[in-house]
This record gives sequence, structure tokens and C-alpha cells, in this order.
Amino acid sequence: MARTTKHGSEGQGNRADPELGQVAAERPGAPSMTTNQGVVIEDNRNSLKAGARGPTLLEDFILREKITHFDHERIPERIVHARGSGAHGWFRPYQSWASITRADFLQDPKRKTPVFVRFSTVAGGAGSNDTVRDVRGFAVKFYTREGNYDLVGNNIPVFFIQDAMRFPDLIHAVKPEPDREFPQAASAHDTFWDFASLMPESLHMLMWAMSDRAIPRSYRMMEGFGVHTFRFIDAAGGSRFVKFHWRPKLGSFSLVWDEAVKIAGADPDFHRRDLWDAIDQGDFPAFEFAVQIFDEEMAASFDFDVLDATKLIPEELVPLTPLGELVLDRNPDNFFAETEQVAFHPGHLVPGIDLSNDPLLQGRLFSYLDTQLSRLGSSNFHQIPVNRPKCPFANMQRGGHMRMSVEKGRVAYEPNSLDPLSPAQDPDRGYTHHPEAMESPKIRLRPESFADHHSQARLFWLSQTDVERTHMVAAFRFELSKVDTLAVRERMVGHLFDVHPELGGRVAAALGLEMDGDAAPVGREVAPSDPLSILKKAPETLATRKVGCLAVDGVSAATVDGFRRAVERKGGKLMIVSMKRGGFRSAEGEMIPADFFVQGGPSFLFDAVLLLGGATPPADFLMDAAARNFAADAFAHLKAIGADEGGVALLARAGIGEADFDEAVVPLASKVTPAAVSRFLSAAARHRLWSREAKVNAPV
Ligand code: HDE
Repeated sequence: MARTTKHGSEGQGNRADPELGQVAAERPGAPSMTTNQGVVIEDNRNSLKAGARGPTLLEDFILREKITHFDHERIPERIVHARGSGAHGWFRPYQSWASITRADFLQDPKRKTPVFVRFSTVAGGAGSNDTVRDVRGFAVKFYTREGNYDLVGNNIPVFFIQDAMRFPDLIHAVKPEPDREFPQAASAHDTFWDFASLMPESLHMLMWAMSDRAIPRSYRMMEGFGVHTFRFIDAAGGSRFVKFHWRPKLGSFSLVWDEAVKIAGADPDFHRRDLWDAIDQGDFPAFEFAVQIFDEEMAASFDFDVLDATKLIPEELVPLTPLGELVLDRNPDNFFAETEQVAFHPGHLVPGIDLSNDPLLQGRLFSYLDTQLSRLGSSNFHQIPVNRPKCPFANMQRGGHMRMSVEKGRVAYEPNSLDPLSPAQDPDRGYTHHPEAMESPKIRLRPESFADHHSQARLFWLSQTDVERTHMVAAFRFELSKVDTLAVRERMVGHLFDVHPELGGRVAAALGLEMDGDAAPVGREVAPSDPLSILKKAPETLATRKVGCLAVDGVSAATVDGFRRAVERKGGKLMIVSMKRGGFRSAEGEMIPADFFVQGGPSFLFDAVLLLGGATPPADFLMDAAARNFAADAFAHLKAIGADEGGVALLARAGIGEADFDEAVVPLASKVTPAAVSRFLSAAARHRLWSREAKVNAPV
């Protein structure tokens, strides 16, 4: 029906009227739109012109305000960790930890401290893919009653370099090459490996970065680490060294490489969406906060230096003490205001937590405050809501860009006698630094105790399962295969021989390099440490996992429903993928709505799949490339597959015959038995069938 408005005549046909309900009078309770000065806007769609077809007038202050604000919407993205996702939540200690620290948020098991957490990748820009091979940031801001405490960690317990002086070079090497500005969010290029191969101190971290830790399944399923050695200070001033750990309650899980690459195309926001959806649906991500506690004497007994960020302390030497739990239960209201503007800083400390002399940490103490000034544009970034302490704060700092607070009175200095209520220093409650004794020459020198770059790299290698080692070899092969400069490839593989001859030999062979290393590895002898492997401690669970059910017209709704209930009983979620977004018409005649059209819901977005093609699968199902890839990828990514007759036919079309079936491929009769359902569920809870890997990937 045609409609005439002040804006002219618009033919609407049978479409919804776009003008309907768009003015304040038709939206009871909604505010009228205003300019930033509070002036109500009459028309938000048409600029002020000299006549309907005439030029726009400069006097249109409403248009100019709107466009000017838009032009300045972006702030500089973070130099590193630009791509990230955040969430609100709380932290609660299991008991009072007064015996080891005076930190207020660790005193009372009845008190929750609000937190904001930001997970991130390191190398890519703000719009880069989530599932790239990279370290993940794990930054936590605790809004404690004694000030904000930031624990700005990563999902890997060590770092590439030992001294802050090298950080800009490391980042320049991994970022897109400056002449061509590629590759984005990838270490697989010449400049990164050139730098790494000239920095043997990076070897230990490279082992982690080439492991599956660098392609996590979810932010909710990865560990976090403070990396550096810190101190806990108790009320009597006693100091103990600590290393911080976060342990995900769901266990640690990773993607496989081919899956990570494909997800990057199908859903660049895979981790962001996963975090958002989980919180939205009430599956609140939870992590245990734990510390390794040790004193100076013990530290001196280790055969590595606890101030060296390329080293970890094996849990066999110092076990973990669980302190409390972190739960993320609220999505941000606004990404920019919170996740983008949140400003972490390792120097945001509270009484009871102190630093060590780790030269990497010391450099970070400068960098984070400095970077906020250029990113957020003002020394008043602490007044942005997400950064503002939730406890009172007051001092004599004044002015600056965008100062929000309005301080009263004539006194902005200390000491003063004119305002007895002005803020004063507080020796009783104030932050005190551990009075570590110092007497040494002023010098640029790396300590001898930082010199062993190989032993812990080998420790990591030796601690992995065969599957994990193979993945590391494959990752080194992939990354170095993208390096054009032969000398760089050779130099890097030379280092790998020094870590372990088997590692060097396998990577050399995989790359087609005819190289041999010395038979004896460099460094000390080390004993494997099981907690360094994620597969050795992987729990069997379906909790919060997704099962993708590819179903076509004619499939029984009762079967799908039975699976849905069974999956949900185990804490998982079943999602329907169909040949049409609208869904499929079941054998019972109902229309079952789909969550995905098959091309938009490939199997690598799910943890396990059901292939339901019915007794006589439709021809378009069997010939469709997306459907065939759905089956082929699920098999190649080692997932549990439940397949009815039509599903088995689809697998066959994808090149997977019944002779290839293994314990994680569960054929389903037309009447699905409880035994088959439970076989499928336990295969799915195992996450992947690692023994299948030998069938789908050539050996490396
Ligand atoms: Fe960072 N790092 N970093 N880093 N880092 C930044 O700070 C820096 C290091 C980490 O979600 C920047 O606000 C230097 C180690 C995380 O907002 C910047 C050195 C670890 C995040 C910076 C390091 C980290 C950052 C960029 C070597 C693990 C994201 C924007 C001396 C313990 C926080 C910003 C968020 C962010 C500098 C090394 C973790 C430029 C100079 C080691 C999780 O200030």
C-alpha cells in the first residue's frame, strides 16, 4: 500500500512499513533522540538542504555533529593484543589467605570481588581471525576494595624474550612485514623466523607456540599464567615468591590445525562468539586461580633463574595451591566502552602483591601506562567507567584531556593547612614495596643464570604425548614452509636439533632439508612433567560442547529429539543444520527449524556431528559439496560421528567407507537404540579420536 509522509510517497508493496514505529510518539517509554547537547532531533534521516533536490547547508549543525563524531569513532588499536573479547564476572577466594598475603581480595571466602577479563590474540589487528596460531592474552582486572589489581597474563607460562629491550624487535618481526603489510596475524613468514632463529632464548616459547596451546578450542578452555615471578607480602611484611596460574574448570582443549584454518574462514569470530554465547546462555566460564609459592632459598636451589621469563617452575618442584575461583557471568553492554577501552597495566598493584626484578616485567611497568596515553588519549583514562576503581580514590592530580571528575575547593597540593579534609598520605594502609636489599654496579648485562635456552624447551618436548609431538612437528613444518629464505629455515632447524635430535630430525625430514644435528642435545638432563601436556589431563566431558545435527526432509523428529535430550543431559547443546535455513520436514510431518543452512554451518563449528540422511537420502543431499565436506571434515578432524543409513551413504560419497569406521563412528539403525546413543555420547565426550589421525594425515 502506498503511503504519503512528509518525506514523500513510498510504495510499500507487501513489505513491512519501515516508517511504522520509528517516531517517539509511537514508541511508548523510548526516549526522544537528541544531539549531544540534548536538543531533540526532529528528523534523523534527511540533512538540511536548500530545497528537496538542492545542496546541503553548512548550517546543519545536527548533521555536522553526527558526522564529526562518526569520523572520530576509532581510537588507535593496541600495538599488540589488538584483537580481544571481554567479560565481567567475579572472583572469590576459597578461604582466607592472610597467612601468605595481605591482599584484601584474598582474605574473605564470603566476599566476591568484581572483575573484568579480556582475552586476546597477540599478533593480529583488531579485525583479525580468532583461530590463528598465536599466544592468547588472559588479562584480569580485579576491582578490589583497596584499588584495582591487574593480572596481565597469557595462556602460555613463558615468553619469547628475557629482557624488555628486545620486545619492539620481537613484535616488529612477527607483525606484517612493513613493506607489504602481510601476512596478517601470522608468525609463518620470513621476518618472524629470521628473528627467532637468531634468538635462541625464544626456543622454549616457540615449543609452546607450535603446540596445540596456540590454537585453543575456546577462551573458556585454556589455561592462563602470570608468566613472571611476583611476590606475596603478608601483614607482617613477610615476602614469598609466587607464580600465578588460571585453570579452566572445563579442562584445556584445542583445535586441530586444519580445523583452525577452516574456522578462520567460516567464522572469524569463533572465540568471541563462543564466549558471548556461553555467557548469554548461562554457561558461565569458570577458572581456578592457583599459585606456586616458594621462597628465596628455594628459588636459589633451582637450576634456572626465577627472574627469567623464558623458564617455568615444573609442578613437580613446586605444586599448585588453589586460591579461589573466577566466574565470568556478564557480557559487556558495549564493546567499545568496555572491552576496547579497558586499560590493563602490570603496575596496577594492591597492597600484598609485589613485583620481582624480572627484566621483562620491569620493562612492562613502563610500557602499559605509556601506551594508554596514546591509545586512550589522556592521563585521565582511569576515569573511564571500565577502568575506574570501585573503591574511593582521591589525590591532588588535576586537569588533563577529558577530565570527568569535578574536584572542589582551592587546595590542589599537599602538604596543606587550608583544607583539613583533603587527601593525605597514609603510612598505615598505604602500598609498601618489599624492601629488597640492593647493591650492584649499574650495568647492561644479562646474568649467566639466564644462559640455558635448551633444557626447558626439551622438557616441554619430552612431556608431550606422541600425538602432541606430532602436532608440534607439523606446526614447525607449516610455519617454516612459509619461510622463503633457506638459510633461515636451516638455522631454525639447527636449533631444534639442539633441543632434541628427534624434533630436529623430524622437522628437517618434513621440510625436505638434508640436515643432521649432534647426537647430544644441548643443556641439562630433564625429567618430563605431565602437567605440561594438555592431552594427559584432558577430562572426558560434553559440558557446553556443540553437536551439529545435519538432517534432511524425512528424518524422524523423535530421533532428533532423543539425541537433543541425551546431549543436553550431558550439558551439551544440539544444533540443527539443514539443506535450507528454514529447517526440514520430519517424517512425522512437522517443520523442524534449523540453526544453520549447511554452507553456513560446516562441521568444524561443532565438537561432534550427527549425519541424518534418512533411509532414502535425497539426491541433493548426497551430491551437495557442503554436505559432503561436512562429513569429510568431521572425520578428518577426528570427531565423533553418528550416522544413519543416509549418513553412511554421505560418508561414502565423501570417500569414507565402512572399512574406515572406527569406535568414534557410530552407525545408527532406523530405530536408534539407547546403546548407540550412549556410544555416540561417550565418543563425543572424548572430544577427538586421536588414533584416527594416522588414517587421515600422512606421517610427519
Ligand atoms: Fe604485553 N603489552 N608487553 N605482555 N600484554 C600490551 O598494552 C609489552 C608481555 C599482555 O587485553 C600493550 O594496553 C611489553 C608479557 C596482554 O588489553 C603494551 C612487553 C605478557 C596484553 C604491551 C610485554 C604480556 C598486553 C598493548 C615486554 C604475558 C593485552 C596495549 C617487556 C605475561 C591486555 C596495552 C589487554 C598488552 C607491552 C610482554 C601480556 C604495548 C613492552 C610477557 C595480555 O603496553
